[in-house]
Amino acid sequence: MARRWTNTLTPEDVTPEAAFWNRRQIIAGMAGMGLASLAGPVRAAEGDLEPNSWDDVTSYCNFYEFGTGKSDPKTYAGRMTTSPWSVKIDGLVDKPGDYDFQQILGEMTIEERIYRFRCVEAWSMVVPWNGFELADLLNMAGVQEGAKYVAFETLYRPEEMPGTAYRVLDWPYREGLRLDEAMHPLTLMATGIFGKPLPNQNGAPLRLVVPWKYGFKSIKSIVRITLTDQEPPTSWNMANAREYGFYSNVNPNVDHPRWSQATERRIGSGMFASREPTLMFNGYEEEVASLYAGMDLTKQF
Ligand SMILES: Nc1nc2c(c(=O)[nH]1)N[C@H]1C(S)=C(S)[C@@H](COP(=O)(O)O)O[C@H]1N2
Ligand SMILES: [Mo]
Repeated sequence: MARRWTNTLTPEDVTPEAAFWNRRQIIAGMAGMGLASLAGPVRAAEGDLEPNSWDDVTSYCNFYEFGTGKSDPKTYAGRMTTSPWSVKIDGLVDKPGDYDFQQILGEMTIEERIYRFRCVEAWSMVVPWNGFELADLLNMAGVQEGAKYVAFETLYRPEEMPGTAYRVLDWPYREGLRLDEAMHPLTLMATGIFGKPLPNQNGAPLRLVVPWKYGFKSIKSIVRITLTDQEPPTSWNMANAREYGFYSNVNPNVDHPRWSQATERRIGSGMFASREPTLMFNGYEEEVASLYAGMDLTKQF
């Protein structure tokens, strides 16, 4: 049995929004009284994993199939039909086939995980995801010897996806992981946020979440998962290989050509919207650094 990563955070750790803002005001008040030094440690120790609000997470989205603006997904993704939904699992697996989403749900253990989410444009959020480990799904399908990578594809349905009329990306949206990354217990197939089913704009009914990689690796509304022995092509890499590599690990020391990756701006952090230092592997260094031992991450970015 592989070691299972256990999450020590529970739903009780999700700060209720009111209490969250209240505490921010208290901290702000202390700062105003010349007690700014007290605010520092609170922010460093706990501020990190305070979830963003439902509105932040569902209003500020990227889903180019519905347009390239941050609010387009919220405006247009309601057009996408998500039921029935099936996921084709094929390639190097023992049990290839079309799996009904409800059937998958019935066989998986849904849990909550609060992860930092870091986008390549240097903004970040903290999101309470609900979902199951991708490893459980892959084990259900039976990964065959020789499989080295996992390829993912998003639904491509032009009549429901106005953004696909523009060739900003080569549709369908495609992503990929190395098999060991895919099997890592931090890698989640999300089916919900804040204990509710995923809103369409966040990738209903099933999306990937890889917390140590930039947000664009988290492919939404997945309809196909293929086990392969070749590194799969990915949409952003095909669009601009100089800017987007296959690995796309969060790394403050490797800048994107157009954005420094040394710091990030927490979405919705209001008066605290100062930039914060970005952590190696988005703060999951202890869990995942060993996957990249011996690799030159400035070349394999
Ligand atoms: N199919 C698909 N998946 C996608 C995208 C997309 O345009 N299409 N955008 C990616 C990018 S760039 C980011 S930052 C995240 C955003 O996820 P969120 O909208 O849930 O915050 O989704 C990723 N997954
Ligand atoms: Mo992104």
